Amino acid sequence: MWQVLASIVGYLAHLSSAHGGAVNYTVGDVWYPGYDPYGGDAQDNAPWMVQRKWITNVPIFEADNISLACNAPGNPAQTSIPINAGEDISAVYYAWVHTVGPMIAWMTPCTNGDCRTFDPKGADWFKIGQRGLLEGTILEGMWFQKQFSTWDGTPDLWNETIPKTLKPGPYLVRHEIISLHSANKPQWYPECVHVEVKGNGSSVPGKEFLAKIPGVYNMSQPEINIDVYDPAVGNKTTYNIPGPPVWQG
Ligand SMILES: *[C@@H]1O[C@H](CO)[C@@H](O)[C@H](O)[C@H]1NC(C)=O
Ligand SMILES: *[C@@H]1O[C@H](CO)[C@@H](O)[C@H](O)[C@H]1NC(C)=O
Ligand SMILES: *[C@@H]1O[C@H](CO)[C@@H](O)[C@H](O)[C@H]1NC(C)=O
Ligand SMILES: *[C@@H]1O[C@H](CO)[C@@H](O)[C@H](O)[C@H]1NC(C)=O
Ligand SMILES: *[C@@H]1O[C@H](CO)[C@@H](O)[C@H](O)[C@H]1NC(C)=O
Ligand SMILES: *[C@@H]1O[C@H](CO)[C@@H](O)[C@H](O)[C@H]1NC(C)=O
Ligand SMILES: [Cu+2]
Repeated sequence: MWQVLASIVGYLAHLSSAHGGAVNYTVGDVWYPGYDPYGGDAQDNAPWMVQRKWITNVPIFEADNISLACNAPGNPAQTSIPINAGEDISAVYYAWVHTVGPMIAWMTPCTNGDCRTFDPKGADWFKIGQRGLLEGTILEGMWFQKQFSTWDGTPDLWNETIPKTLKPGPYLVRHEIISLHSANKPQWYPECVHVEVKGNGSSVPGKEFLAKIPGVYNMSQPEINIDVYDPAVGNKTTYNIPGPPVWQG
Protein backbone atom coordinates (compact mmCIF):
# COMPACT_ATOMS: atom_id res chain seq x y z
CA MET A 1 0.00 0.00 0.00
CA TRP A 2 2.69 2.48 0.97
CA GLN A 3 4.38 1.80 -2.33
CA VAL A 4 1.23 2.68 -4.20
CA LEU A 5 0.81 5.80 -2.09
CA ALA A 6 4.44 6.75 -2.59
CA SER A 7 4.10 6.44 -6.31
CA ILE A 8 0.90 8.49 -6.32
CA VAL A 9 2.49 11.17 -4.16
CA GLY A 10 5.52 11.13 -6.41
CA TYR A 11 3.32 11.46 -9.45
CA LEU A 12 1.39 14.39 -7.94
CA ALA A 13 4.62 16.09 -6.90
CA HIS A 14 5.79 15.71 -10.46
CA LEU A 15 2.54 17.12 -11.80
CA SER A 16 2.47 20.10 -9.48
CA SER A 17 5.83 21.20 -10.79
CA ALA A 18 5.07 19.89 -14.23
CA HIS A 19 5.76 22.01 -17.21
CA GLY A 20 7.05 20.96 -20.58
CA GLY A 21 7.72 21.78 -24.17
CA ALA A 22 8.07 20.38 -27.67
CA VAL A 23 10.55 17.52 -27.38
CA ASN A 24 10.32 15.93 -30.83
CA TYR A 25 9.01 16.71 -34.29
CA THR A 26 7.59 14.46 -36.97
CA VAL A 27 7.22 14.99 -40.69
CA GLY A 28 5.43 12.09 -42.32
CA ASP A 29 6.86 8.97 -40.68
CA VAL A 30 10.19 10.51 -39.71
CA TRP A 31 10.83 11.47 -36.06
CA TYR A 32 13.36 14.13 -35.21
CA PRO A 33 14.57 14.28 -31.61
CA GLY A 34 14.69 17.71 -30.05
CA TYR A 35 16.93 19.19 -27.39
CA ASP A 36 16.47 17.45 -24.05
CA PRO A 37 16.54 20.30 -21.49
CA TYR A 38 17.82 17.88 -18.84
CA GLY A 39 20.08 15.87 -21.14
CA GLY A 40 23.37 17.72 -20.65
CA ASP A 41 25.72 19.64 -22.93
CA ALA A 42 26.79 16.73 -25.13
CA GLN A 43 23.85 17.43 -27.44
CA ASP A 44 24.85 21.06 -27.91
CA ASN A 45 26.79 20.69 -31.11
CA ALA A 46 25.32 17.37 -32.18
CA PRO A 47 25.23 17.26 -35.98
CA TRP A 48 21.69 15.82 -35.89
CA MET A 49 20.22 18.52 -33.64
CA VAL A 50 17.29 20.40 -35.23
CA GLN A 51 15.95 22.27 -32.21
CA ARG A 52 17.29 25.40 -30.50
CA LYS A 53 18.67 24.85 -27.01
CA TRP A 54 16.41 25.22 -23.98
CA ILE A 55 17.48 24.21 -20.51
CA THR A 56 14.40 24.26 -18.31
CA ASN A 57 10.74 23.31 -18.41
CA VAL A 58 9.92 26.40 -16.38
CA PRO A 59 7.91 28.87 -18.46
CA ILE A 60 8.79 32.43 -19.35
CA PHE A 61 6.68 34.91 -17.37
CA GLU A 62 7.53 38.22 -19.05
CA ALA A 63 5.88 39.38 -22.29
CA ASP A 64 9.00 41.42 -23.10
CA ASN A 65 11.58 38.75 -22.29
CA ILE A 66 14.13 38.51 -25.11
CA SER A 67 14.02 34.71 -24.70
CA LEU A 68 10.37 34.71 -25.70
CA ALA A 69 11.54 34.15 -29.28
CA CYS A 70 13.29 30.79 -28.92
CA ASN A 71 13.43 30.10 -25.17
CA ALA A 72 16.63 30.34 -23.12
CA PRO A 73 19.42 30.23 -24.01
CA GLY A 74 18.14 29.57 -27.55
CA ASN A 75 21.48 28.58 -29.12
CA PRO A 76 21.10 27.57 -32.77
CA ALA A 77 20.86 23.93 -33.87
CA GLN A 78 23.30 22.32 -36.29
CA THR A 79 20.88 21.03 -38.93
CA SER A 80 17.35 21.45 -40.27
CA ILE A 81 14.30 19.36 -40.94
CA PRO A 82 13.70 19.15 -44.70
CA ILE A 83 10.02 19.76 -45.45
CA ASN A 84 7.95 20.57 -48.52
CA ALA A 85 5.69 23.59 -48.54
CA GLY A 86 2.19 22.22 -48.01
CA GLU A 87 3.42 19.39 -45.79
CA ASP A 88 2.58 19.01 -42.10
CA ILE A 89 5.01 19.32 -39.22
CA SER A 90 3.94 17.81 -35.95
CA ALA A 91 5.37 18.98 -32.62
CA VAL A 92 5.42 16.25 -29.99
CA TYR A 93 4.91 16.88 -26.28
CA TYR A 94 4.55 14.37 -23.48
CA ALA A 95 1.97 14.52 -20.69
CA TRP A 96 1.20 18.18 -21.18
CA VAL A 97 -0.82 19.18 -18.07
CA HIS A 98 -2.12 22.69 -18.66
CA THR A 99 -5.51 23.17 -20.24
CA VAL A 100 -6.33 26.87 -20.66
CA GLY A 101 -4.86 29.23 -23.24
CA PRO A 102 -3.94 29.45 -26.92
CA MET A 103 -1.30 27.59 -28.92
CA ILE A 104 0.30 29.37 -31.85
CA ALA A 105 2.75 28.17 -34.50
CA TRP A 106 4.96 30.83 -36.08
CA MET A 107 7.67 31.01 -38.74
CA THR A 108 10.39 33.47 -39.62
CA PRO A 109 12.88 33.26 -42.48
CA CYS A 110 16.56 32.95 -41.52
CA THR A 111 17.23 36.12 -43.46
CA ASN A 112 21.02 35.68 -43.39
CA GLY A 113 20.55 32.44 -45.35
CA ASP A 114 21.72 30.14 -42.55
CA CYS A 115 19.68 29.33 -39.43
CA ARG A 116 22.87 28.12 -37.69
CA THR A 117 24.00 31.72 -37.38
CA PHE A 118 20.63 33.49 -37.41
CA ASP A 119 19.71 35.79 -34.51
CA PRO A 120 15.91 36.16 -34.25
CA LYS A 121 16.20 39.46 -32.38
CA GLY A 122 13.92 41.91 -34.20
CA ALA A 123 12.81 39.29 -36.74
CA ASP A 124 9.44 39.41 -38.46
CA TRP A 125 7.39 36.38 -37.49
CA PHE A 126 4.16 35.19 -39.11
CA LYS A 127 1.59 32.72 -37.87
CA ILE A 128 0.99 29.47 -39.73
CA GLY A 129 -1.63 28.15 -37.32
CA GLN A 130 -3.32 28.91 -34.05
CA ARG A 131 -5.59 26.94 -31.75
CA GLY A 132 -7.75 28.43 -29.04
CA LEU A 133 -11.07 27.87 -27.32
CA LEU A 134 -12.96 25.23 -29.32
CA GLU A 135 -16.24 25.29 -27.38
CA GLY A 136 -17.71 26.26 -24.03
CA THR A 137 -16.42 28.87 -21.63
CA ILE A 138 -12.96 30.26 -21.08
CA LEU A 139 -12.76 28.69 -17.63
CA GLU A 140 -14.26 25.27 -18.22
CA GLY A 141 -14.63 24.85 -21.95
CA MET A 142 -12.69 22.75 -24.40
CA TRP A 143 -9.49 24.44 -25.46
CA PHE A 144 -7.27 22.82 -28.05
CA GLN A 145 -4.65 22.81 -25.29
CA LYS A 146 -6.92 20.62 -23.16
CA GLN A 147 -7.90 18.33 -26.03
CA PHE A 148 -4.32 17.79 -27.16
CA SER A 149 -3.13 16.62 -23.73
CA THR A 150 -3.32 12.85 -23.58
CA TRP A 151 -2.23 12.52 -19.92
CA ASP A 152 -1.41 8.84 -20.34
CA GLY A 153 2.19 9.08 -21.46
CA THR A 154 1.43 8.73 -25.14
CA PRO A 155 2.68 11.60 -27.32
CA ASP A 156 0.61 14.78 -27.52
CA LEU A 157 0.70 15.80 -31.18
CA TRP A 158 0.23 19.28 -32.57
CA ASN A 159 0.12 19.37 -36.35
CA GLU A 160 0.39 22.44 -38.52
CA THR A 161 0.90 22.87 -42.26
CA ILE A 162 3.75 24.77 -43.88
CA PRO A 163 1.87 27.18 -46.20
CA LYS A 164 1.77 25.63 -49.67
CA THR A 165 2.87 28.71 -51.61
CA LEU A 166 5.66 29.72 -49.20
CA LYS A 167 8.94 30.67 -50.83
CA PRO A 168 11.54 27.92 -50.22
CA GLY A 169 14.47 28.50 -47.90
CA PRO A 170 15.69 28.23 -44.34
CA TYR A 171 13.18 29.13 -41.63
CA LEU A 172 12.62 28.84 -37.90
CA VAL A 173 9.34 27.27 -36.85
CA ARG A 174 8.29 28.37 -33.38
CA HIS A 175 5.70 26.45 -31.38
CA GLU A 176 4.25 28.49 -28.56
CA ILE A 177 1.88 27.39 -25.82
CA ILE A 178 0.48 30.16 -23.65
CA SER A 179 -0.98 28.86 -20.38
CA LEU A 180 -3.42 31.11 -18.56
CA HIS A 181 -4.38 29.10 -15.47
CA SER A 182 -2.62 31.48 -13.06
CA ALA A 183 -4.63 34.69 -12.62
CA ASN A 184 -2.86 37.62 -14.27
CA LYS A 185 0.33 35.58 -14.58
CA PRO A 186 0.58 34.25 -18.13
CA GLN A 187 3.10 31.52 -18.87
CA TRP A 188 4.86 31.14 -22.21
CA TYR A 189 6.34 27.88 -23.45
CA PRO A 190 8.14 28.52 -26.77
CA GLU A 191 10.53 26.23 -28.69
CA CYS A 192 12.11 26.77 -32.11
CA VAL A 193 13.12 24.23 -34.74
CA HIS A 194 15.17 24.78 -37.89
CA VAL A 195 13.50 23.76 -41.15
CA GLU A 196 14.55 23.88 -44.81
CA VAL A 197 11.43 24.52 -46.83
CA LYS A 198 11.41 23.06 -50.34
CA GLY A 199 8.94 23.65 -53.11
CA ASN A 200 8.07 25.86 -56.01
CA GLY A 201 6.27 28.63 -54.19
CA SER A 202 7.26 32.28 -54.24
CA SER A 203 4.91 33.86 -51.70
CA VAL A 204 5.81 35.73 -48.55
CA PRO A 205 3.35 37.19 -46.05
CA GLY A 206 2.43 40.88 -46.25
CA LYS A 207 3.08 43.36 -43.45
CA GLU A 208 -0.33 42.82 -41.86
CA PHE A 209 0.70 39.27 -41.00
CA LEU A 210 4.01 40.16 -39.33
CA ALA A 211 4.90 40.64 -35.66
CA LYS A 212 7.98 40.95 -33.47
CA ILE A 213 8.66 38.47 -30.67
CA PRO A 214 8.96 39.84 -28.05
CA GLY A 215 6.70 42.74 -28.97
CA VAL A 216 3.47 41.07 -29.99
CA TYR A 217 2.31 40.61 -26.38
CA ASN A 218 2.05 42.97 -23.45
CA MET A 219 0.27 43.14 -20.11
CA SER A 220 -2.20 45.74 -21.41
CA GLN A 221 -3.84 43.05 -23.53
CA PRO A 222 -6.91 41.56 -21.81
CA GLU A 223 -6.23 38.21 -23.50
CA ILE A 224 -2.80 38.07 -21.87
CA ASN A 225 -3.26 39.80 -18.51
CA ILE A 226 -6.30 37.67 -17.74
CA ASP A 227 -7.95 36.23 -14.66
CA VAL A 228 -9.92 33.25 -15.90
CA TYR A 229 -11.40 32.75 -12.39
CA ASP A 230 -13.19 36.11 -12.57
CA PRO A 231 -16.71 34.97 -13.58
CA ALA A 232 -17.13 37.96 -15.87
CA VAL A 233 -14.17 36.63 -17.84
CA GLY A 234 -14.31 32.89 -17.24
CA ASN A 235 -17.94 32.62 -18.36
CA LYS A 236 -17.25 34.11 -21.78
CA THR A 237 -17.48 31.76 -24.72
CA THR A 238 -15.09 33.60 -27.00
CA TYR A 239 -11.37 34.23 -26.68
CA ASN A 240 -9.56 36.29 -29.29
CA ILE A 241 -6.06 35.00 -29.85
CA PRO A 242 -3.73 38.01 -29.81
CA GLY A 243 -1.42 38.92 -32.65
CA PRO A 244 -1.81 39.10 -36.42
CA PRO A 245 -4.06 36.77 -38.43
CA VAL A 246 -2.75 33.42 -39.63
CA TRP A 247 -1.09 33.55 -43.05
CA GLN A 248 -2.54 30.81 -45.22
CA GLY A 249 -0.02 31.22 -48.05
C1 LIG B 1 12.30 12.78 -28.33
O1 LIG B 1 13.14 13.78 -27.76
C2 LIG B 1 13.78 13.36 -26.59
C3 LIG B 1 14.50 14.55 -26.03
O2 LIG B 1 15.42 15.07 -26.91
C4 LIG B 1 14.74 12.21 -26.92
O3 LIG B 1 15.33 11.75 -25.73
C5 LIG B 1 13.96 11.09 -27.58
O4 LIG B 1 14.87 10.11 -28.05
C6 LIG B 1 13.16 11.61 -28.76
N1 LIG B 1 12.31 10.55 -29.30
C7 LIG B 1 12.30 10.23 -30.58
C8 LIG B 1 11.38 9.10 -30.95
O5 LIG B 1 12.95 10.83 -31.42
C1 LIG C 1 13.70 35.54 -19.30
O1 LIG C 1 13.36 34.18 -19.22
C2 LIG C 1 14.44 33.36 -18.84
C3 LIG C 1 13.97 31.92 -18.95
O2 LIG C 1 12.83 31.69 -18.17
C4 LIG C 1 14.87 33.71 -17.44
O3 LIG C 1 15.98 32.92 -17.06
C5 LIG C 1 15.27 35.18 -17.40
O4 LIG C 1 15.56 35.55 -16.09
C6 LIG C 1 14.16 36.05 -17.95
N1 LIG C 1 14.65 37.41 -18.12
C7 LIG C 1 14.06 38.45 -17.58
C8 LIG C 1 14.69 39.77 -17.90
O5 LIG C 1 13.06 38.36 -16.88
C1 LIG D 1 -0.88 14.52 -36.70
O1 LIG D 1 0.14 13.98 -37.50
C2 LIG D 1 0.44 12.64 -37.22
C3 LIG D 1 1.60 12.26 -38.10
O2 LIG D 1 2.66 13.14 -37.93
C4 LIG D 1 -0.76 11.76 -37.48
O3 LIG D 1 -0.46 10.44 -37.10
C5 LIG D 1 -1.93 12.27 -36.66
O4 LIG D 1 -3.09 11.56 -37.00
C6 LIG D 1 -2.17 13.75 -36.90
N1 LIG D 1 -3.18 14.21 -35.98
C7 LIG D 1 -4.12 15.07 -36.30
C8 LIG D 1 -5.06 15.45 -35.22
O5 LIG D 1 -4.20 15.54 -37.42
C1 LIG E 1 8.29 21.54 -57.88
O1 LIG E 1 8.14 21.43 -59.29
C2 LIG E 1 8.80 20.31 -59.85
C3 LIG E 1 8.71 20.41 -61.35
O2 LIG E 1 7.38 20.70 -61.74
C4 LIG E 1 8.15 19.05 -59.28
O3 LIG E 1 8.82 17.90 -59.78
C5 LIG E 1 8.25 19.05 -57.78
O4 LIG E 1 7.56 17.95 -57.23
C6 LIG E 1 7.66 20.33 -57.21
N1 LIG E 1 7.93 20.35 -55.77
C7 LIG E 1 6.98 20.51 -54.86
C8 LIG E 1 7.40 20.45 -53.42
O5 LIG E 1 5.80 20.71 -55.13
C1 LIG F 1 -0.05 46.27 -26.26
O1 LIG F 1 -0.47 45.55 -27.42
C2 LIG F 1 -1.57 46.14 -28.06
C3 LIG F 1 -2.01 45.21 -29.16
O2 LIG F 1 -0.95 44.96 -30.04
C4 LIG F 1 -1.18 47.52 -28.57
O3 LIG F 1 -2.29 48.13 -29.20
C5 LIG F 1 -0.71 48.37 -27.41
O4 LIG F 1 -0.21 49.59 -27.90
C6 LIG F 1 0.38 47.67 -26.63
N1 LIG F 1 0.67 48.42 -25.44
C7 LIG F 1 1.90 48.59 -24.98
C8 LIG F 1 2.01 49.32 -23.70
O5 LIG F 1 2.88 48.19 -25.57
C1 LIG G 1 -20.51 32.27 -14.14
O1 LIG G 1 -20.73 30.89 -14.07
C2 LIG G 1 -20.84 30.36 -12.77
C3 LIG G 1 -20.95 28.87 -12.89
O2 LIG G 1 -19.81 28.38 -13.52
C4 LIG G 1 -22.06 30.98 -12.11
O3 LIG G 1 -22.14 30.52 -10.78
C5 LIG G 1 -21.94 32.48 -12.13
O4 LIG G 1 -23.12 33.07 -11.65
C6 LIG G 1 -21.65 33.02 -13.53
N1 LIG G 1 -21.34 34.44 -13.42
C7 LIG G 1 -21.67 35.33 -14.33
C8 LIG G 1 -21.22 36.74 -14.08
O5 LIG G 1 -22.32 35.06 -15.32
CU1 LIG H 1 3.61 24.14 -16.03
